[in-house]
Amino acid sequence: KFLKQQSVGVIGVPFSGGQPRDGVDQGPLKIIEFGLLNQLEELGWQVNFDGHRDYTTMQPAVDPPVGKLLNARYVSAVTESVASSVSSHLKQGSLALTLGGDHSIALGTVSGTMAIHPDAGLIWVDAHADINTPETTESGNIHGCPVSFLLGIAGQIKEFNWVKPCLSPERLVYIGLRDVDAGEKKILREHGIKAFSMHEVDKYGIAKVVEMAIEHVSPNRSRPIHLSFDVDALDPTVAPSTGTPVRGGLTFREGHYICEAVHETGCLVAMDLMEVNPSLEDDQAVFQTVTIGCSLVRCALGETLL
Ligand code: 6HN
Ligand code: MN
Ligand code: MN
Ligand code: MN
Repeated sequence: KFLKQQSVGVIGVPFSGGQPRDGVDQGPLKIIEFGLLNQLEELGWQVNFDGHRDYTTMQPAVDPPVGKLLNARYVSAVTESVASSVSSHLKQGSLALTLGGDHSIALGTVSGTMAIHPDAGLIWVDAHADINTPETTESGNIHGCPVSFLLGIAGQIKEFNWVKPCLSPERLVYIGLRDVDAGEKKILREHGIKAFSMHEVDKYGIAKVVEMAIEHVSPNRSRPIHLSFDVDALDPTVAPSTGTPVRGGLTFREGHYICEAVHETGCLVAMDLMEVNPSLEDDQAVFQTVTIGCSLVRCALGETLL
């Protein structure tokens, strides 16, 4: 509906500066080594891979904290570049698939989507709300903050002056939340942001939750959809190799169901797969996490069970 052809631009972002744990920058490499690009070709997609870019050259020699924010200049430079990569794929009428890397990258991906599809809705699948402001963040890790920047509630931070408020609160919906900071809960309430926590997943079942979420951001499937999927939304028994695991998450099938249902809308224009960290846990856990990451993407891009 919103794509010109069945082609997908793949952007690997080996970046970990939005949080303190090494290894998440190896996520894109592992996912692609696992064969994701061929798998997408087999589904009938024309795949344009940007190549593994080296963002380390963007790291400033000194990057002292900006208030509480850590690595602000580095995160800003990388995400600005990611935004333009996403935009250029979308401009050509392709879907933009971004592989992370930590979730601060979504500051770039969503900005890139909104530049081309300003009416797009954002479905954020995560254990966390990632909506801390520079004021409310306790950790200073920017992967806990991208949504506040996108909404324009982060205040003026000159290091991020390229970021335009591009997302309105009613075009955002969460699925999978279960570790939301007190300051974030306040923001969600004050802005009336729709959120389906694990409580609602238990209560209504995943099918109903996904239906309501899609209807919220793309009524009658009228708007393009950006799906930002943090693998820590899944239960740690299902996707163990991630930096901030939280018990009580989505099952294997619930995660896939979300992707299948989003595919069925025909509205998907951009997807992020974030926070796969191949240096955490043992080889079996890494294999399991990378495997599920690939299958989530395949489902969102049209793989069906039958
Ligand atoms: N993620 N709310 C915590 C923080 O540091 O602000 C955790 C954020 C996790 C971010 O998983 O993308
Ligand atoms: Mn996240
Ligand atoms: Mn998370
Ligand atoms: Mn917490």
